[in-house]
Amino acid sequence: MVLSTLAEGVTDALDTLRDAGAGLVSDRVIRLGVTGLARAGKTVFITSLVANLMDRGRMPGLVAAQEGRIETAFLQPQPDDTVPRFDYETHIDALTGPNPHWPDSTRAVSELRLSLRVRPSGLLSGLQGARTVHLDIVDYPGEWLLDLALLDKDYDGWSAEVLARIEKRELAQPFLQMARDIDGAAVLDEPIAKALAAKFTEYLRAARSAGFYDCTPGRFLLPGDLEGSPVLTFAPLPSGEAQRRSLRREMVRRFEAYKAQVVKPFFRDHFARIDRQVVLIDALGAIHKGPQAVEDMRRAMADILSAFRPGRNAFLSQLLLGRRVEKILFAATKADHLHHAQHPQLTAIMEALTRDARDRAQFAGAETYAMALAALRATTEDTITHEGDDLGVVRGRLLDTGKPAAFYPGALPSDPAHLLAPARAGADAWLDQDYKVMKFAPAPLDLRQGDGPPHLRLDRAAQFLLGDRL
Ligand SMILES: Nc1nc2c(ncn2[C@@H]2O[C@H](COP(=O)(O)OP(=O)(O)O)[C@@H](O)[C@H]2O)c(=O)[nH]1
Ligand SMILES: [Mg+2]
Repeated sequence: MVLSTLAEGVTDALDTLRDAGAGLVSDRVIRLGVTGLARAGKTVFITSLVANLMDRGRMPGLVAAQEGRIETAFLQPQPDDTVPRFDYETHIDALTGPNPHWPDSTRAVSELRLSLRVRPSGLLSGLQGARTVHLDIVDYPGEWLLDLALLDKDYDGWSAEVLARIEKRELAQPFLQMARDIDGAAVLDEPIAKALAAKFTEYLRAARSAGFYDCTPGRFLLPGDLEGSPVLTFAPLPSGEAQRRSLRREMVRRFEAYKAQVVKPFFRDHFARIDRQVVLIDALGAIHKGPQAVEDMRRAMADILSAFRPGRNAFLSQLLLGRRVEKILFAATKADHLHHAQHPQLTAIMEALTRDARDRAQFAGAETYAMALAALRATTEDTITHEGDDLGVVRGRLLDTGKPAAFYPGALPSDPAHLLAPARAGADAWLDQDYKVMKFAPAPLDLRQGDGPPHLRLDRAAQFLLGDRL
């Protein structure tokens, strides 16, 4: 009696010791960056990923979940006190509540910590107890990432490049007209600087809604609390003299201030600490908008990849000191707009774009992977007969009217080159096909105990991003 109590006491003490040891040695942190342009699907992705990591019934593709090694997953206070918390509770209520709707759009950095208790696999499984892995998810606008390229440029170089790139764009004409008419050598007149910056911002907004990605400086579109401040009150001008007190001289100064006070702090405080990255892309949306939007998406992917290339930029190399992002996932979102028969085509397009971006960015670094997914599946599949052919369609409730509808976006080519080649050649429209989009509302859910919200391949995305660390 006495002996067995003593033995129990010893075992308890050993357990406590082992737990403490595990806590010290193997508590691990994965910092997952989630980015993409506005409306790419970041908020929905993070919300559904977290929900599906807490209730893992729909995550068979995540090996640790499939093997039953994830004991629990729970939200914890995040480590960074000055970064807004990702508002998971509000977003999950929006998506899965009785009257489901898409979450409101967010416009800045936010962060969330999900902690997982995971039992080790293989040989170690019998020897070690469960350990804790902290997943710190950082949501940040892709627009800010593209700003990295500005660090390598001075005002004149940047101006020349932007003006040349947008010269032929219809949308840019009002701004270009103004930039040509303004005398940059004249003494700075703040209302003129403001009007010029406002026209440029107007152009950037229009360009972004037309599907262009090259909409930097990124903070012009998502200014947050910098709205109206001098760091956001500049624009590119044709080259010329920059005398003291001239408009152009002040533009040079503000461009440099933007780099030092807006771009660098973002890279230092957020970007430099990321281990794994997912880049979300509304590829179907770009295809619908046409060849120019697709071409632009291709370039943007290369620009994004080059931000992750070690040694690419002196400032970054110094920040990172040899640390680097280990894995980058390019994911086409909203794949639930497409019958699964067409998913291989969408995946092939993403793979071709990713391969191309790697070549363009001369990228040798992290492991990259491309896929198509839906973080929250809002449709079901059906087959209808159209002019004698079977057509794979998706069905859902329309966002604006709430009415049920069947949707077929158009046939994606099985060879991605059929889309990417005309895009690269500068075509204005697709030759023989129109691609449509439709917006669906999230479907009302009746979740079984243990199941997260329905998705497509979110489990595989999670396996690529985190699987090796669980
Ligand atoms: N059908 C469908 N629509 C989605 C999905 N993810 C995002 N969306 C749509 O895209 C919009 C923007 O998503 P959001 O996550 O707010 O984008 P963010 O601006 O990148 O955070 C949403 O309001 C939805 O209309 C998805 O998995 N399926
Ligand atoms: Mg968002």
